[in-house]
Amino acid sequence: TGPTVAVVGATGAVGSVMIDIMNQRETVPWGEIRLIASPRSAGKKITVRGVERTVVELSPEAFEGVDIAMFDVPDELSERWAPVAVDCGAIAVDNSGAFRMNPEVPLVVPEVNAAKVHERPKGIIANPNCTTLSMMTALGALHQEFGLRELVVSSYQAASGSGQEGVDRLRDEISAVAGKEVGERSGDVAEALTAAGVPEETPFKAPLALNVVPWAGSRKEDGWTSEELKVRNESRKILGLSELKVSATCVRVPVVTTHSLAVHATFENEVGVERAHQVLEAAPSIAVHDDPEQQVFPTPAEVVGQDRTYVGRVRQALDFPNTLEFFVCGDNLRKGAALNTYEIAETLAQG
Ligand code: 2RA
Repeated sequence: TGPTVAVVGATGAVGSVMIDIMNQRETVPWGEIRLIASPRSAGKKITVRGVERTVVELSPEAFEGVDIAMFDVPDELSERWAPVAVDCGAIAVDNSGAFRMNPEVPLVVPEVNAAKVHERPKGIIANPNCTTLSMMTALGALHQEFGLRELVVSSYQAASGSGQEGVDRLRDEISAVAGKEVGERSGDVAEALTAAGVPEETPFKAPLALNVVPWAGSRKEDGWTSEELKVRNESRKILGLSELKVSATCVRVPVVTTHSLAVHATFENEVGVERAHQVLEAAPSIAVHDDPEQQVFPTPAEVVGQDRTYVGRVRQALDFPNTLEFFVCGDNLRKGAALNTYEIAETLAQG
């Protein structure tokens, strides 16, 4: 029989998508599938591939006999438990931010750098942040063809990037303003939220309903946010371009799930829209939705729930040589998180 795989954080937002993905796969390479979660969720029954399984409590014993442990838990838990899984003989595939920039931990997007799964001195492989991941398959394919030199991106990030708390908050805010004549000013929206009993504390720093918020992640030096630095550092690491020039502005938008990015990418070589389309179309995990004549382009609402990354609005920049502009949408819970982690595990199972 095949290797034993564990989902750590099986009952969380990303863990649940992971289980959906396993249920939707035509075949899986696993002998046993083990579900691991916090003591609060232990004992819960979840059916995976037709078999009802009991969630076991996160503990060293839970990793006994596990070959590949996929972690979908917060940074602190990964930091503590991924090494425990490795000590028990497993390879840990971690979706948190705990190890991504560790030089001894590969940061993998299988379409771009699958071979890196074999260079893992710590026994840990990291999955990129969902914002980086949402554009990475497209960027990787274009880099291979044209040679990436500079990258300027603006993100349009969905509320579910902030977990279930973010989703609940956006839904509460939307119901608080729906059908009401709320003024356009942020203070008016805040007043409507208070009147509807929505708590003042929010993961988004400002009202997200009827608004966009140019802040995602935590505060870093010189005005940058953690999210913006992740886009820069992770893109460099995945593409193997340690000096790549990157500048990102990350913005939260009132979308439940699926991150979008407007990308301005400058390459070594001459670019063309037609060739870019061919390159992107040749990649199985990318869908090109791009027809300016028919006004065909991707939107997050169309892409949510899909495995593929959607690319559209591909244009040759008018004033910047060798530069493409494009808009990309990727489901931040699927390719942005659970799916990529799962694909790394599948790559490992293939040997
Ligand atoms: C966000 N990328 O969208 C983050 C989640 N990891 O908030």
